[in-house]
Amino acid sequence: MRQFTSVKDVADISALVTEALVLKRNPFAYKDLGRNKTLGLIFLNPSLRTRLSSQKAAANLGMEAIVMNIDKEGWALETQDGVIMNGTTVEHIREAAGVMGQYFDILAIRSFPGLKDRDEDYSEDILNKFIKFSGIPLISLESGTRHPLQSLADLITITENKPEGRRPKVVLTWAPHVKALPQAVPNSFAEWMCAAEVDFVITHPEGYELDTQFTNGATITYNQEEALADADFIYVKNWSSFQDYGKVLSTDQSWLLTQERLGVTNNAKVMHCLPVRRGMELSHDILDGPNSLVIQEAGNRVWAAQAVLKRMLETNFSPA
Ligand code: SN0
Repeated sequence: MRQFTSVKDVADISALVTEALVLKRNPFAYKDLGRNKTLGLIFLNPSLRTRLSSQKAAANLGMEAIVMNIDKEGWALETQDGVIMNGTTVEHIREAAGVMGQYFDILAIRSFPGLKDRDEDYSEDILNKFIKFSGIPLISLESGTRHPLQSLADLITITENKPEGRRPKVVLTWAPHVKALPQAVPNSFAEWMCAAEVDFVITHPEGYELDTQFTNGATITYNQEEALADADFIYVKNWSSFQDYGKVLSTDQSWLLTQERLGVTNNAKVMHCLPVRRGMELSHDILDGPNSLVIQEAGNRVWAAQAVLKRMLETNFSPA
């Protein structure tokens, strides 16, 4: 594995989930695999789980992690080619990424979409430039269109909690929010669920259709109650419009998932990638009740990151 930026980088997702669950039971079995190897964790946006779980995963593999919040601590980055840099940007991504390639063995990068120019965000220009100019293996920590480590942790969590002997029904539901948020988490969740052994339904208000490249194979409905019927897992997430790009078209609180609404489900487990706006995006009663998986799900971020780092160390570097 040279890159981990989407589900397409993984030949067998259930094998990767199995590997993560083996690591969860025995975190230090490969404690020498990453000896003398350095992971660069570069953030252009805030992070709690992604940063901490990646650092812990690297430590479990004996790897050193160096974190840089480049948006706050670095030089203002220029990403466009051919511009005369006589304005506010100080350093070009060509040099910044090239230098990181000298310091690190694996580069991991978070770069949220700007939510203004759809073509620019969906071209994954920044992620692709870090891949190209660093010249080293790269892991996405959430990019313009995807958050694959989150989706892997989500699939691990579903695997741990699924009913015996049948395919679980998994529902992705849109939820209201005060801000315009990326489509990266729902895009990524959808493409992983479409590739997994689950029955997958997406529900959202009109105008919130995701890019079909991520949702091919899913059942899509505007009727949340119909979607929730007999659900085993409900994945709650807000996103801004893809069609009317980056816009908040609705803050309709009737989409807020509450404990009462779980009545039509198969006592569904509720998931969210966090951070969550309590009372706005997901009810207090669900978050504080027995159906919530959000803390376990966040815990599984470690094993997702560790499984991916292990694969990358094994395939890109000969044993120390
Ligand atoms: C990000 C998102 O993509 O939705 C990161 C999720 C892992 N979430 C936010 O930016 C939340 C911001 C807010 O104000 O609630």
